[in-house]
Formats: sequence, structure tokens, C-alpha cells
Amino acid sequence: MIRIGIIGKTNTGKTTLFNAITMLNAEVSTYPFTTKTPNIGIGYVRTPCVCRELGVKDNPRNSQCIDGWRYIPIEVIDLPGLIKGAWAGAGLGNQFLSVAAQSDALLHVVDASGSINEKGEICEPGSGSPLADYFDIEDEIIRWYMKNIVENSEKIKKLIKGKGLSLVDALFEILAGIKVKKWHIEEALKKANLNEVPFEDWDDEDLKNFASHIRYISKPTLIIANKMDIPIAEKNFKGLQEALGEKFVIPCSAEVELMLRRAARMGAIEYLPGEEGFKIKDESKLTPRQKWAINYVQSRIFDRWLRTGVDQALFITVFKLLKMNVIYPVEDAKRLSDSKGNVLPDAILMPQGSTPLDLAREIHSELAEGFLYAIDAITGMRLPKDYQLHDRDVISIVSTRKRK
Ligand SMILES: Nc1nc2c(ncn2[C@@H]2O[C@H](COP(=O)(O)OP(=O)(O)OP(=O)(O)O)[C@@H](O)[C@H]2O)c(=O)[nH]1
Ligand SMILES: [Mg+2]
Repeated sequence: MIRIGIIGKTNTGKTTLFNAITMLNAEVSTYPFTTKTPNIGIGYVRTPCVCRELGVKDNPRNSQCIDGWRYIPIEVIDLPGLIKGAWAGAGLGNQFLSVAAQSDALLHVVDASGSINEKGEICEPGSGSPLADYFDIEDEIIRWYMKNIVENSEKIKKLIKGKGLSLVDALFEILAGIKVKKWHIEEALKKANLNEVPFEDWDDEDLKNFASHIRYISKPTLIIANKMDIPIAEKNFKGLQEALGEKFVIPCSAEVELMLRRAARMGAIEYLPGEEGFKIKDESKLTPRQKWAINYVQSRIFDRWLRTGVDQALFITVFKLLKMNVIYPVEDAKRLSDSKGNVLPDAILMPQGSTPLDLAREIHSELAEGFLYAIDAITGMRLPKDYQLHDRDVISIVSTRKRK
């Protein structure tokens, strides 16, 4: 399952975002460093389900289908706020960065309303600097990657000189444990112009350059401009977008999303995460304060930004940054079902370039061991071995071993 880590300065709203995504109840407060250990939960990314175009009624098992939208599970981790010196271990920073590094992508939450100061303490909205906060945290992460290389530099030299490994392979031995792939290293070396420079000749600047490329390539990151329900956030959001032009910055209100999901769960409103609005179902279930909040949300969030940004953030992370395709594996290609007759039971996220054999591996190692060929269930065609899976493919794998 894809894992998304939530990072950022303290009090930016990471846990509120985590609770909104997972509908769990992790502790939220205005005190700095409320979260002491990582929280792990399941969230859902939504995509139009193939059931409508295929004209079938589905029976989802690993995911949910609501009004023609497929909600696919992803793992989400909420991390404690990082502090200065986290890279060197301050405030357990080392441990938390190791957990963050196990994610496939990161959401970097900033307080766009500028309601926290440099230390993450609550202050007058507009007086904090979300851009400076963003760079403070990024600096810690890049330094942490640098540290991982520096601490192992003798080992890297030995692997190259003693064992005859290439620079890419030697760096891979060291960085594989923090979810860095070989192609990440190749690309980072290219971008840092270090392809031809022997490792022993790297200076501090080279190291920093390589580490910052590795950080962004191996951990694609979306910037969440949170607390957009506070009016002054609009100005800061524009500033963030301008300053970080080459990156995705999403306007968001985690608190509003959380309030809407909770009100929907209580049956007071009708709200499907990601929708551009909500309907009041039962006004009698709303307290006067909730009624006021709902009017405020309508004018501050939906009339202005169309949505709360939470669902959109997950969508962009999974489909634009991680470039995932949604594949529907079925056992019975004619009925588009599993062996029990469940139609389109599973929706699986697979990276671009994956083949049917990769899909078989994702489902079950035995299915892959006995892999014979795959069928495109929509056309009934047998697929070539090196076929690259497309988004929304419905695939049946023929194997000598049965799926468990
Ligand atoms: N106005 C507004 N306040 C928010 C929003 N999201 C979070 N907050 C508030 O910001 C404060 C901090 O929220 P948390 O979710 O605990 O922040 P955190 O980043 O997890 O903080 P630490 O765990 O201490 O690092 C709380 O008072 C939240 O209610 C939002 O979208 N809008
Ligand atoms: Mg928290």
C-alpha cells in the first residue's frame, strides 16, 4: 500500500489533517509538540470507478465505491513537528525523519495564515512567515540526507575502491534502507552534475547539491497551505505559490474538512469528501455554533476555493506526483469478478511502467511464481509479456497457481 507522510513545523495542523483524512481521533491542541510519536491510519484517494463505463454493479472488497467514485486505501502517517537540529537528533528528529523516509511521498504542511511564530508557538494571524517555516523544515530534511551519506563516506569509498562497485551501486547500498531507488540516485547525480566526479573529490557543496536532489526525487512532496479559512491566509498563499513556483502548493483547510466529515457522520449534512459543496440534511441536528460554522465555511471555503483541499491533495500526490495508475484485477475475465462472483472487487495503485507480472507480485507472490499470461478483461485480448499497464485497466492473470 502507498504510504504518505505528513511533515511540517509544530502547530501547522498536521494532526488535524491526519484526523480529517483518516477520521481517527489523534490529539490536536494549540500547544507546540502535541504529537509525540507518529500516528498511523488509513485514508482514501478517490478516482472515477470503471463500473459506470462498463455498466456493471460492483462489489468492492479492498476499496469502496460511492456514487461511481472508487475510494482506494492509502496509509497515512502523522509525524511530530520537527525542530531546528532535528537532522542531528534534536527532539528525536532523527527517528522521525527515518519514519518520514519510509513514505512514498510527503505532505509538507505550512500554516498559511501565519498564526505560528518561528518556534511554532501560536501568535497573531499574519505575523508568522509560512515561507520561512517551509525552508526551515526543508533544511532539516536535506541535512539529514547529507548526514546519512557523510556518516557512511568511508564505507562508500571502500565499496568503490575495494569491491569495484560503481558510484551508483555504492550509494544505493547506503541509501536503499531509506527507500531510495537506483534511478533516484542516477537522476540526482545527473541533476547535480556529479556523474563524472569521483566520490572522494566531492566537496560540501556537491554533497548538499546531491542530497537536495535525492530528497526531492525520492520523496515527491506536496505543500499544503493550511488554515485557508483564516482570511489573511489568502495573501500568504499567493506568496507561497510565487516563491515555490515549480512545486505544487494546495490551499487547504484541514479543520473545515474535519468538521464537515464529522457533521456528515452524525447525519447532519450530506458531504462526500472532495465534493465542491455539501447539503444540510437535518438542521435540527446542528447546534447554533455549528450552523454559524457551516455558513462561514460556505462563504470562506466553498464560494472561494471550491473545496477544502484535503481530497485534492491526496489526488495530486497519488496521481500527479507518484504517477500511479488504478488497476482492477479480476479472476473471471468474462464476469469481471473474483472467484466468489464479486464484480470489480479490488482497485490497486501501480506505478507507471508496471507490467502484468508486477501486478501479480503485488497481489500474491505465488500468483507471480506461476504466472503464464494476462488478459485484458474489457477486450478479452491476451496481453504481451512486456505490456505496460494503463490507468483503469481491468486485468485477469492466468497462473498455474491460484490466488489465495
Ligand atoms: N483555523 C484553522 N485552524 C487549524 C486548521 N488546522 C489546524 N488548526 C489548528 O491549529 C492548531 C494545531 O493543530 P494540530 O493539528 O495539533 O497541529 P500539529 O501540526 O499536529 O502540531 P504538533 O503535533 O504539535 O506538531 C490547533 O488549534 C488546530 O485546531 C485549519 O485548517 N484552520
Ligand atoms: Mg500533531
